[in-house]
Amino acid sequence: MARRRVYEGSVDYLQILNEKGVADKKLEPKLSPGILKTMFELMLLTRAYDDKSVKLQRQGRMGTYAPILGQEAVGAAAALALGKDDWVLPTYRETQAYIARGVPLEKLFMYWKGIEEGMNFPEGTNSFPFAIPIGTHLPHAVGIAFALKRAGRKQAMLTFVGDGGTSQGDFHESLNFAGVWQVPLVVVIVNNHWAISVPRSEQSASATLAQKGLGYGIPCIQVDGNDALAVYKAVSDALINARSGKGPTLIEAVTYRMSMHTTADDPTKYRSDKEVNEWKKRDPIERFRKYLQKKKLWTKNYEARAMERFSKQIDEAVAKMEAYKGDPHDMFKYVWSEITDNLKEQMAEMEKFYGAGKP
Ligand SMILES: Cc1ncc(C[n+]2csc(CCOP(=O)(O)OP(=O)(O)O)c2C)c(N)n1
Ligand SMILES: [Mg+2]
Repeated sequence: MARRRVYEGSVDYLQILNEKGVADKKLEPKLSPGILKTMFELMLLTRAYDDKSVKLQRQGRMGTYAPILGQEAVGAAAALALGKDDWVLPTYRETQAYIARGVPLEKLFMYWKGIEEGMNFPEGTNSFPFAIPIGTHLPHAVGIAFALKRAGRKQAMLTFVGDGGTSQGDFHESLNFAGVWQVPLVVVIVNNHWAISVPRSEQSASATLAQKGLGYGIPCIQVDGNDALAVYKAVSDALINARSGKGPTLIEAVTYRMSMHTTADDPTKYRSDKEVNEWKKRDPIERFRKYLQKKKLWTKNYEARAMERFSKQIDEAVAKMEAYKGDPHDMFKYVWSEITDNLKEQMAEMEKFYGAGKP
């Protein structure tokens, strides 16, 4: 008989670009100027789309919206690491991943306006609609990854979950199966420090959220989520492993929700300006801009022209969203493959107010 250590684990932290936009030469991935500019432009477009969305909600032209501000790098860099045939299932706060996959902006505006059609994506974008219930999409993501593996395809599945979402049973059940079945899945925990008004410190007693992978036999890493290069590198490596049969990876991206939880929330009630101001210094876009400038890939004129393009693209998408005549029947039709009796009753009740035809 003896007492011996049967397991020892550790978690690495990866940062490639520091807050001044200086890259660690040993860690810097060899990316083409094209992909670096695409990454920057996607983050810029995300910020502009995000800003427009909050304004539209405030003007009563769109429904409740969950701002991305400050978290642009995570969803953008992770989605750009995907191959054409891979799949993605984001949360409500990584909708920039859809933009990366080629989902038209008007679809996203439509969704946030409450039009079901907004999550009906074009063929080939390989994107699943997100779920509002926290964590319920994770068993789906494992199932999809399992199906890809069973079909013998060399494709991977990428999904995201918030720091709050890691407390849901679905998260643990999903990681458990992902590990046992060795599915081609990459799970990115977007640790933005808050789950509405609940801070990260009250979410879990573990030192990192990444280390939760250790319990399920899944390789894990923590990355600076405001460093697009670190996110891109960690997700790319994990996707390569997933596609080549080496199983799942858990990545914790440490970032910060600079804005409110949703347009229905007031964060000044539960967090300090000091904390928010500290994170302002770590802005993912500013950091990347400095990096590109050092590489002679950025000029004021280049960014101004890109912003002009995005502003036009956004205006056109908003016009399309506003011209779309939604059908309130859709909210009943798309819940199940066949409408259930109770939904039929609710639909009939709705028709009493709006009539049976399209409004
Ligand atoms: C199952 C479930 N419980 C509660 C809610 C209400 N709710 C919406 S968002 C949220 C916080 C989620 O926080 P986190 O996972 O950290 O994601 P974040 O909003 O910070 O991106 C909660 C509790 C919900 N949508 N689903
Ligand atoms: Mg959170």
